[in-house]
Amino acid sequence: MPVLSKEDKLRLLTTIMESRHADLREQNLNRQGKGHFHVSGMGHEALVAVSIQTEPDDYIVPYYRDRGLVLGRGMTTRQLGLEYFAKRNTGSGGRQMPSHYSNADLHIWSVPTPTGSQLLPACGMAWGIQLDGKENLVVTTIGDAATRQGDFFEALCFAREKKLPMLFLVEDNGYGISMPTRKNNPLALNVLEPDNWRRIEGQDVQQVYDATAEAFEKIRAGSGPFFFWIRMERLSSHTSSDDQKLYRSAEELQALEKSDPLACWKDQLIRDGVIDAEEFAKLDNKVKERIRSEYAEAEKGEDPSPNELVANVTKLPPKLNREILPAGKHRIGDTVNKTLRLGLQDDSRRILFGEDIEDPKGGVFRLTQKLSTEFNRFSIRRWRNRQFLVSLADSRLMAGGRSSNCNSSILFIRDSISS
Ligand SMILES: Cc1ncc(C[n+]2csc(CCOP(=O)(O)OP(=O)(O)O)c2C)c(N)n1
Ligand SMILES: [Mg+2]
Repeated sequence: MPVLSKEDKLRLLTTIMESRHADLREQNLNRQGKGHFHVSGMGHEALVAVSIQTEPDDYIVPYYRDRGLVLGRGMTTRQLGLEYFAKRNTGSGGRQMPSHYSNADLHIWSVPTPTGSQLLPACGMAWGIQLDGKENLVVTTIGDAATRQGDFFEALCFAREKKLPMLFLVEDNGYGISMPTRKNNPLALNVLEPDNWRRIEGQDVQQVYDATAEAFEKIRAGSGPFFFWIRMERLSSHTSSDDQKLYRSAEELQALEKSDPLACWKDQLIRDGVIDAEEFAKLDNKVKERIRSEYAEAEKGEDPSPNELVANVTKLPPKLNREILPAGKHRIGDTVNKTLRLGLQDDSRRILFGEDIEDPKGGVFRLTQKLSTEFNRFSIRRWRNRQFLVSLADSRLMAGGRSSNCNSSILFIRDSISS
Protein backbone atom coordinates (compact mmCIF):
# COMPACT_ATOMS: atom_id res chain seq x y z
CA MET A 1 0.00 0.00 0.00
CA PRO A 2 1.40 3.44 -0.89
CA VAL A 3 2.48 5.40 2.17
CA LEU A 4 1.49 9.05 2.28
CA SER A 5 4.46 11.40 2.06
CA LYS A 6 4.52 14.69 3.95
CA GLU A 7 3.67 16.46 0.68
CA ASP A 8 0.70 14.15 0.10
CA LYS A 9 -0.59 14.80 3.60
CA LEU A 10 -0.32 18.54 3.14
CA ARG A 11 -1.95 18.34 -0.26
CA LEU A 12 -4.87 16.50 1.27
CA LEU A 13 -5.12 19.11 4.00
CA THR A 14 -4.98 22.02 1.56
CA THR A 15 -7.58 20.51 -0.76
CA ILE A 16 -9.96 19.78 2.11
CA MET A 17 -9.45 23.34 3.30
CA GLU A 18 -10.17 24.67 -0.19
CA SER A 19 -13.42 22.75 -0.25
CA ARG A 20 -14.39 24.10 3.18
CA HIS A 21 -13.54 27.71 2.43
CA ALA A 22 -15.33 27.58 -0.91
CA ASP A 23 -18.42 26.36 0.94
CA LEU A 24 -18.18 29.09 3.56
CA ARG A 25 -17.67 31.72 0.86
CA GLU A 26 -20.68 30.50 -1.07
CA GLN A 27 -22.75 30.50 2.11
CA ASN A 28 -21.79 34.11 2.79
CA LEU A 29 -22.38 35.21 -0.76
CA ASN A 30 -25.78 33.59 -0.66
CA ARG A 31 -26.67 35.53 2.48
CA GLN A 32 -25.55 38.69 0.72
CA GLY A 33 -28.06 37.95 -2.01
CA LYS A 34 -25.34 36.96 -4.47
CA GLY A 35 -25.69 33.63 -6.18
CA HIS A 36 -28.98 31.79 -6.02
CA PHE A 37 -28.25 28.44 -4.51
CA HIS A 38 -25.64 26.82 -2.33
CA VAL A 39 -25.18 23.13 -1.70
CA SER A 40 -22.45 22.25 0.75
CA GLY A 41 -19.92 19.45 0.89
CA MET A 42 -19.02 20.19 4.51
CA GLY A 43 -18.39 16.97 6.37
CA HIS A 44 -17.93 14.96 3.16
CA GLU A 45 -14.49 16.32 2.28
CA ALA A 46 -12.42 13.26 3.23
CA LEU A 47 -13.29 11.89 -0.21
CA VAL A 48 -10.43 14.00 -1.51
CA ALA A 49 -8.43 10.95 -0.39
CA VAL A 50 -10.26 8.88 -3.01
CA SER A 51 -9.92 11.14 -6.02
CA ILE A 52 -6.28 12.08 -5.52
CA GLN A 53 -5.56 8.42 -6.27
CA THR A 54 -7.34 8.35 -9.64
CA GLU A 55 -5.51 8.13 -12.96
CA PRO A 56 -6.15 10.62 -15.79
CA ASP A 57 -8.28 8.17 -17.78
CA ASP A 58 -10.48 7.22 -14.84
CA TYR A 59 -13.95 8.75 -14.44
CA ILE A 60 -15.72 10.46 -11.58
CA VAL A 61 -19.51 10.36 -11.59
CA PRO A 62 -20.50 12.44 -8.58
CA TYR A 63 -23.57 13.92 -6.94
CA TYR A 64 -24.08 17.42 -5.59
CA ARG A 65 -22.31 16.84 -2.25
CA ASP A 66 -18.93 16.04 -3.86
CA ARG A 67 -17.02 19.31 -3.76
CA GLY A 68 -14.02 17.65 -2.05
CA LEU A 69 -14.07 14.71 -4.44
CA VAL A 70 -13.94 16.88 -7.57
CA LEU A 71 -11.28 19.19 -6.11
CA GLY A 72 -9.13 16.14 -5.40
CA ARG A 73 -9.61 15.14 -9.01
CA GLY A 74 -8.11 18.45 -10.18
CA MET A 75 -11.01 20.84 -10.46
CA THR A 76 -10.09 24.26 -9.06
CA THR A 77 -11.86 26.58 -6.64
CA ARG A 78 -11.76 29.17 -9.42
CA GLN A 79 -13.86 26.82 -11.55
CA LEU A 80 -16.20 26.08 -8.66
CA GLY A 81 -16.65 29.84 -8.23
CA LEU A 82 -17.77 30.12 -11.85
CA GLU A 83 -20.07 27.11 -11.36
CA TYR A 84 -21.58 28.76 -8.26
CA PHE A 85 -22.57 31.77 -10.34
CA ALA A 86 -23.50 29.50 -13.30
CA LYS A 87 -21.28 31.55 -15.61
CA ARG A 88 -20.61 30.96 -19.27
CA ASN A 89 -17.16 29.49 -18.73
CA THR A 90 -18.35 26.37 -16.92
CA GLY A 91 -18.81 22.71 -17.78
CA SER A 92 -22.36 23.29 -19.03
CA GLY A 93 -21.81 26.76 -20.45
CA GLY A 94 -24.01 28.15 -17.67
CA ARG A 95 -27.01 26.05 -18.62
CA GLN A 96 -27.08 23.75 -15.62
CA MET A 97 -28.26 24.62 -12.14
CA PRO A 98 -25.67 26.50 -10.05
CA SER A 99 -22.95 24.21 -8.67
CA HIS A 100 -24.00 21.32 -10.90
CA TYR A 101 -20.43 21.14 -12.06
CA SER A 102 -18.81 19.00 -14.72
CA ASN A 103 -15.49 18.89 -16.47
CA ALA A 104 -15.11 16.85 -19.64
CA ASP A 105 -11.29 17.15 -19.65
CA LEU A 106 -11.08 15.79 -16.12
CA HIS A 107 -13.71 13.13 -16.86
CA ILE A 108 -16.08 14.51 -14.25
CA TRP A 109 -19.63 13.79 -15.28
CA SER A 110 -22.28 16.45 -14.87
CA VAL A 111 -23.98 16.40 -11.45
CA PRO A 112 -27.60 15.43 -12.07
CA THR A 113 -30.49 16.88 -10.09
CA PRO A 114 -32.58 13.71 -9.86
CA THR A 115 -30.94 11.83 -7.01
CA GLY A 116 -29.42 8.47 -7.85
CA SER A 117 -29.56 9.00 -11.60
CA GLN A 118 -25.77 9.17 -11.87
CA LEU A 119 -25.29 5.49 -11.11
CA LEU A 120 -26.46 3.85 -14.33
CA PRO A 121 -24.49 6.20 -16.58
CA ALA A 122 -21.49 5.41 -14.36
CA CYS A 123 -22.06 1.71 -15.08
CA GLY A 124 -22.15 2.51 -18.79
CA MET A 125 -18.77 4.21 -18.61
CA ALA A 126 -17.28 1.32 -16.66
CA TRP A 127 -18.72 -1.14 -19.15
CA GLY A 128 -17.07 0.78 -21.96
CA ILE A 129 -13.73 0.73 -20.15
CA GLN A 130 -14.11 -3.00 -19.75
CA LEU A 131 -15.03 -3.53 -23.41
CA ASP A 132 -11.96 -1.53 -24.42
CA GLY A 133 -9.76 -3.74 -22.23
CA LYS A 134 -8.39 -0.80 -20.24
CA GLU A 135 -7.24 -0.75 -16.64
CA ASN A 136 -9.20 2.36 -15.75
CA LEU A 137 -12.07 2.65 -13.35
CA VAL A 138 -15.11 4.71 -12.44
CA VAL A 139 -15.80 6.19 -9.02
CA THR A 140 -19.45 6.96 -8.42
CA THR A 141 -21.22 8.28 -5.34
CA ILE A 142 -24.69 8.43 -3.86
CA GLY A 143 -26.32 9.74 -0.67
CA ASP A 144 -27.81 7.41 1.92
CA ALA A 145 -31.43 8.39 1.27
CA ALA A 146 -31.05 7.85 -2.46
CA THR A 147 -29.97 4.24 -1.82
CA ARG A 148 -33.68 3.50 -1.34
CA GLN A 149 -34.23 4.23 -5.03
CA GLY A 150 -34.41 1.66 -7.78
CA ASP A 151 -31.42 3.20 -9.56
CA PHE A 152 -29.17 2.02 -6.77
CA PHE A 153 -30.25 -1.61 -7.00
CA GLU A 154 -30.19 -1.64 -10.79
CA ALA A 155 -26.65 -0.31 -10.79
CA LEU A 156 -25.43 -2.76 -8.13
CA CYS A 157 -26.85 -5.71 -10.03
CA PHE A 158 -25.43 -4.61 -13.35
CA ALA A 159 -22.00 -3.87 -11.89
CA ARG A 160 -21.88 -7.25 -10.16
CA GLU A 161 -23.16 -9.14 -13.18
CA LYS A 162 -20.55 -7.62 -15.52
CA LYS A 163 -17.78 -7.36 -12.89
CA LEU A 164 -17.40 -3.71 -13.79
CA PRO A 165 -14.33 -1.69 -12.76
CA MET A 166 -16.14 0.56 -10.30
CA LEU A 167 -15.94 1.93 -6.82
CA PHE A 168 -19.36 2.75 -5.35
CA LEU A 169 -19.34 5.18 -2.46
CA VAL A 170 -22.42 5.64 -0.29
CA GLU A 171 -22.04 8.92 1.57
CA ASP A 172 -24.13 8.18 4.64
CA ASN A 173 -24.74 11.42 6.51
CA GLY A 174 -27.84 9.99 8.17
CA TYR A 175 -30.29 12.36 6.53
CA GLY A 176 -32.24 12.83 3.34
CA ILE A 177 -32.88 16.56 3.73
CA SER A 178 -34.77 16.51 7.08
CA MET A 179 -35.56 12.78 7.23
CA PRO A 180 -33.31 10.62 9.45
CA THR A 181 -32.24 7.49 7.56
CA ARG A 182 -29.93 5.52 9.86
CA LYS A 183 -32.64 3.00 10.77
CA ASN A 184 -34.14 2.54 7.36
CA ASN A 185 -31.36 2.54 4.81
CA PRO A 186 -30.95 -0.75 2.90
CA LEU A 187 -27.89 -1.77 4.92
CA ALA A 188 -29.69 -1.19 8.23
CA LEU A 189 -32.68 -3.14 6.92
CA ASN A 190 -30.45 -6.08 5.97
CA VAL A 191 -31.43 -5.81 2.34
CA LEU A 192 -27.78 -5.68 1.27
CA GLU A 193 -25.20 -8.40 1.79
CA PRO A 194 -23.19 -6.81 4.65
CA ASP A 195 -19.93 -8.55 3.70
CA ASN A 196 -19.93 -6.79 0.34
CA TRP A 197 -19.80 -3.40 1.99
CA ARG A 198 -16.70 -2.03 3.56
CA ARG A 199 -17.70 0.31 6.40
CA ILE A 200 -15.59 3.40 6.61
CA GLU A 201 -15.51 6.33 9.01
CA GLY A 202 -15.82 9.39 6.83
CA GLN A 203 -14.02 11.78 9.14
CA ASP A 204 -10.88 9.61 8.98
CA VAL A 205 -8.88 10.73 5.94
CA GLN A 206 -6.20 8.08 6.41
CA GLN A 207 -8.79 5.30 6.55
CA VAL A 208 -10.47 6.56 3.38
CA TYR A 209 -7.09 6.75 1.67
CA ASP A 210 -5.97 3.25 2.66
CA ALA A 211 -9.26 1.57 1.80
CA THR A 212 -9.27 3.27 -1.61
CA ALA A 213 -5.68 2.29 -2.39
CA GLU A 214 -6.50 -1.33 -1.69
CA ALA A 215 -9.75 -1.26 -3.66
CA PHE A 216 -8.24 0.53 -6.67
CA GLU A 217 -5.45 -2.03 -6.94
CA LYS A 218 -7.94 -4.89 -7.00
CA ILE A 219 -10.38 -3.16 -9.34
CA ARG A 220 -7.61 -2.38 -11.84
CA ALA A 221 -6.56 -6.02 -11.69
CA GLY A 222 -10.05 -7.03 -12.83
CA SER A 223 -11.69 -8.09 -9.57
CA GLY A 224 -14.95 -6.26 -10.30
CA PRO A 225 -16.72 -3.57 -8.30
CA PHE A 226 -16.03 -2.44 -4.73
CA PHE A 227 -18.57 -0.95 -2.36
CA PHE A 228 -17.87 1.46 0.48
CA TRP A 229 -20.45 2.56 3.00
CA ILE A 230 -19.00 5.73 4.46
CA ARG A 231 -20.47 7.12 7.62
CA MET A 232 -20.14 10.86 7.85
CA GLU A 233 -22.00 13.92 9.07
CA ARG A 234 -23.52 16.71 7.08
CA LEU A 235 -22.04 19.68 8.92
CA SER A 236 -24.39 22.16 7.29
CA SER A 237 -28.03 22.43 6.33
CA HIS A 238 -29.06 20.42 3.27
CA THR A 239 -28.85 23.46 0.97
CA SER A 240 -29.33 27.21 1.24
CA SER A 241 -33.07 26.51 1.08
CA ASP A 242 -33.02 24.53 4.33
CA ASP A 243 -32.39 25.21 8.02
CA GLN A 244 -31.31 22.13 9.92
CA LYS A 245 -31.85 23.83 13.29
CA LEU A 246 -35.54 23.12 12.70
CA TYR A 247 -35.13 19.36 12.84
CA ARG A 248 -31.81 18.62 14.61
CA SER A 249 -31.42 19.27 18.32
CA ALA A 250 -28.83 21.71 19.67
CA GLU A 251 -26.95 18.75 21.24
CA GLU A 252 -26.87 16.87 17.96
CA LEU A 253 -25.57 19.91 16.12
CA GLN A 254 -22.91 20.52 18.72
CA ALA A 255 -21.71 16.92 18.55
CA LEU A 256 -21.05 17.26 14.82
CA GLU A 257 -17.67 18.85 15.50
CA LYS A 258 -16.26 15.42 16.38
CA SER A 259 -17.00 14.24 12.85
CA ASP A 260 -15.35 17.13 11.04
CA PRO A 261 -12.77 15.60 8.66
CA LEU A 262 -10.90 18.90 8.39
CA ALA A 263 -10.46 19.25 12.16
CA CYS A 264 -9.57 15.56 12.54
CA TRP A 265 -6.95 15.64 9.76
CA LYS A 266 -5.48 18.90 11.03
CA ASP A 267 -5.13 17.45 14.56
CA GLN A 268 -3.59 14.29 13.13
CA LEU A 269 -0.98 16.23 11.15
CA ILE A 270 -0.15 18.37 14.16
CA ARG A 271 0.28 15.21 16.28
CA ASP A 272 2.51 13.71 13.54
CA GLY A 273 4.63 16.85 13.40
CA VAL A 274 3.77 17.52 9.74
CA ILE A 275 2.53 21.00 10.54
CA ASP A 276 2.20 23.12 13.68
CA ALA A 277 -0.78 25.18 14.81
CA GLU A 278 0.77 28.43 13.66
CA GLU A 279 1.59 27.11 10.19
CA PHE A 280 -1.93 25.73 9.93
CA ALA A 281 -3.46 29.10 10.81
CA LYS A 282 -1.31 30.80 8.17
CA LEU A 283 -2.22 28.27 5.49
CA ASP A 284 -5.88 28.51 6.45
CA ASN A 285 -5.87 32.26 6.07
CA LYS A 286 -3.99 32.12 2.77
CA VAL A 287 -6.49 29.66 1.26
CA LYS A 288 -9.42 31.67 2.59
CA GLU A 289 -8.17 34.93 1.09
CA ARG A 290 -7.31 33.30 -2.22
CA ILE A 291 -10.80 31.88 -2.48
CA ARG A 292 -12.37 35.19 -1.55
CA SER A 293 -10.64 36.88 -4.48
CA GLU A 294 -11.36 33.98 -6.87
CA TYR A 295 -15.08 34.22 -6.10
CA ALA A 296 -14.97 38.01 -6.48
CA GLU A 297 -13.45 37.45 -9.93
CA ALA A 298 -15.95 34.71 -10.75
CA GLU A 299 -18.83 37.04 -9.94
CA LYS A 300 -17.59 39.39 -12.64
CA GLY A 301 -17.23 36.54 -15.15
CA GLU A 302 -19.09 36.47 -18.42
CA ASP A 303 -22.71 35.34 -18.20
CA PRO A 304 -24.16 32.83 -20.64
CA SER A 305 -25.68 34.48 -23.67
CA PRO A 306 -29.32 33.79 -24.56
CA ASN A 307 -28.06 33.29 -28.11
CA GLU A 308 -26.21 30.23 -26.92
CA LEU A 309 -29.10 28.64 -25.13
CA VAL A 310 -29.14 25.67 -27.45
CA ALA A 311 -25.53 25.79 -28.61
CA ASN A 312 -24.20 22.24 -28.84
CA VAL A 313 -27.63 20.92 -27.98
CA THR A 314 -29.71 21.03 -31.10
CA LYS A 315 -29.06 21.33 -34.79
CA LEU A 316 -31.17 20.90 -37.83
CA PRO A 317 -31.69 17.18 -38.03
CA PRO A 318 -29.99 15.45 -40.93
CA LYS A 319 -32.02 13.90 -43.70
CA LEU A 320 -32.20 10.21 -43.09
CA ASN A 321 -33.12 8.28 -46.18
CA ARG A 322 -33.40 4.83 -44.75
CA GLU A 323 -33.77 2.89 -41.57
CA ILE A 324 -30.73 2.96 -39.33
CA LEU A 325 -30.98 -0.69 -38.43
CA PRO A 326 -31.95 -3.58 -40.66
CA ALA A 327 -35.13 -5.35 -39.72
CA GLY A 328 -34.64 -8.25 -37.36
CA LYS A 329 -34.35 -9.15 -33.74
CA HIS A 330 -31.73 -7.25 -31.78
CA ARG A 331 -30.80 -7.15 -28.13
CA ILE A 332 -31.10 -3.55 -27.02
CA GLY A 333 -27.70 -3.07 -25.42
CA ASP A 334 -25.74 -4.84 -28.12
CA THR A 335 -27.54 -3.03 -30.88
CA VAL A 336 -26.96 0.42 -29.51
CA ASN A 337 -23.36 -0.34 -28.70
CA LYS A 338 -22.65 -1.79 -32.09
CA THR A 339 -24.46 0.90 -33.99
CA LEU A 340 -22.77 3.80 -32.32
CA ARG A 341 -19.33 2.24 -32.41
CA LEU A 342 -19.77 1.53 -36.11
CA GLY A 343 -21.25 4.92 -36.75
CA LEU A 344 -18.23 6.72 -35.46
CA GLN A 345 -15.81 5.09 -37.84
CA ASP A 346 -15.48 7.54 -40.70
CA ASP A 347 -15.75 5.04 -43.49
CA SER A 348 -18.88 3.49 -42.13
CA ARG A 349 -20.81 6.65 -41.29
CA ARG A 350 -22.97 6.12 -44.31
CA ILE A 351 -24.21 2.86 -42.87
CA LEU A 352 -25.50 4.72 -39.86
CA PHE A 353 -26.82 7.89 -41.40
CA GLY A 354 -27.66 7.01 -44.98
CA GLU A 355 -26.43 8.52 -48.25
CA ASP A 356 -27.82 12.01 -47.86
CA ILE A 357 -26.04 12.80 -44.67
CA GLU A 358 -25.84 16.53 -44.10
CA ASP A 359 -24.26 16.56 -40.71
CA PRO A 360 -22.83 13.44 -39.14
CA LYS A 361 -22.63 15.02 -35.71
CA GLY A 362 -26.25 16.07 -35.91
CA GLY A 363 -26.94 12.53 -37.01
CA VAL A 364 -25.61 11.13 -33.79
CA PHE A 365 -27.66 13.65 -31.90
CA ARG A 366 -30.73 12.66 -33.86
CA LEU A 367 -30.07 9.06 -33.01
CA THR A 368 -29.74 9.86 -29.33
CA GLN A 369 -32.96 11.82 -29.50
CA LYS A 370 -34.61 8.80 -30.99
CA LEU A 371 -33.17 6.62 -28.26
CA SER A 372 -34.34 8.95 -25.55
CA THR A 373 -37.89 8.63 -26.74
CA GLU A 374 -37.62 4.87 -26.85
CA PHE A 375 -35.83 4.23 -23.60
CA ASN A 376 -36.34 5.83 -20.26
CA ARG A 377 -32.69 6.06 -19.49
CA PHE A 378 -29.53 5.98 -21.47
CA SER A 379 -26.15 7.59 -21.45
CA ILE A 380 -23.44 7.92 -23.98
CA ARG A 381 -19.87 9.07 -23.71
CA ARG A 382 -17.42 9.84 -26.39
CA TRP A 383 -13.87 8.77 -25.80
CA ARG A 384 -10.79 10.37 -27.22
CA ASN A 385 -10.37 7.40 -29.51
CA ARG A 386 -13.76 8.22 -30.97
CA GLN A 387 -15.79 5.44 -29.51
CA PHE A 388 -19.10 5.79 -27.81
CA LEU A 389 -20.08 4.16 -24.61
CA VAL A 390 -23.68 3.44 -24.02
CA SER A 391 -25.62 2.52 -21.00
CA LEU A 392 -29.32 2.28 -20.97
CA ALA A 393 -32.01 0.71 -18.98
CA ASP A 394 -34.72 -1.29 -20.60
CA SER A 395 -37.88 0.74 -20.24
CA ARG A 396 -39.73 -2.32 -19.04
CA LEU A 397 -37.56 -2.43 -15.94
CA MET A 398 -37.99 1.20 -15.08
CA ALA A 399 -40.53 2.52 -12.64
CA GLY A 400 -40.71 5.88 -14.38
CA GLY A 401 -38.88 8.08 -16.84
CA ARG A 402 -36.69 10.94 -15.78
CA SER A 403 -36.75 13.31 -18.65
CA SER A 404 -34.46 15.86 -17.06
CA ASN A 405 -31.76 13.27 -16.77
CA CYS A 406 -32.08 12.33 -20.41
CA ASN A 407 -31.79 15.97 -21.31
CA SER A 408 -28.61 16.44 -19.36
CA SER A 409 -27.18 13.35 -21.04
CA ILE A 410 -27.92 14.85 -24.42
CA LEU A 411 -26.25 18.07 -23.40
CA PHE A 412 -23.16 16.22 -22.40
CA ILE A 413 -23.05 14.21 -25.58
CA ARG A 414 -23.25 17.31 -27.68
CA ASP A 415 -20.56 19.01 -25.63
CA SER A 416 -18.16 16.18 -26.16
CA ILE A 417 -18.95 15.82 -29.84
CA SER A 418 -18.25 19.43 -30.54
CA SER A 419 -14.98 19.55 -28.62
C1 LIG B 1 -35.47 11.60 -7.81
C2 LIG B 1 -35.45 12.73 -6.83
N1 LIG B 1 -36.29 12.70 -5.77
C3 LIG B 1 -36.27 13.70 -4.86
C4 LIG B 1 -35.39 14.75 -5.01
C5 LIG B 1 -35.36 15.86 -3.97
N2 LIG B 1 -34.17 15.69 -3.14
C6 LIG B 1 -33.02 16.35 -3.42
S1 LIG B 1 -31.80 15.94 -2.38
C7 LIG B 1 -32.76 14.86 -1.54
C8 LIG B 1 -32.21 14.10 -0.36
C9 LIG B 1 -31.15 13.15 -0.74
O1 LIG B 1 -30.55 12.66 0.43
P1 LIG B 1 -29.26 11.74 0.35
O2 LIG B 1 -29.36 10.83 -0.81
O3 LIG B 1 -29.07 11.13 1.68
O4 LIG B 1 -28.09 12.77 0.02
P2 LIG B 1 -27.59 13.99 0.93
O5 LIG B 1 -28.31 15.21 0.43
O6 LIG B 1 -27.93 13.67 2.35
O7 LIG B 1 -26.12 14.07 0.71
C10 LIG B 1 -34.04 14.83 -2.07
C11 LIG B 1 -35.13 14.00 -1.55
C12 LIG B 1 -34.54 14.74 -6.14
N3 LIG B 1 -33.65 15.71 -6.34
N4 LIG B 1 -34.58 13.73 -7.02
MG1 LIG C 1 -27.95 11.85 3.24
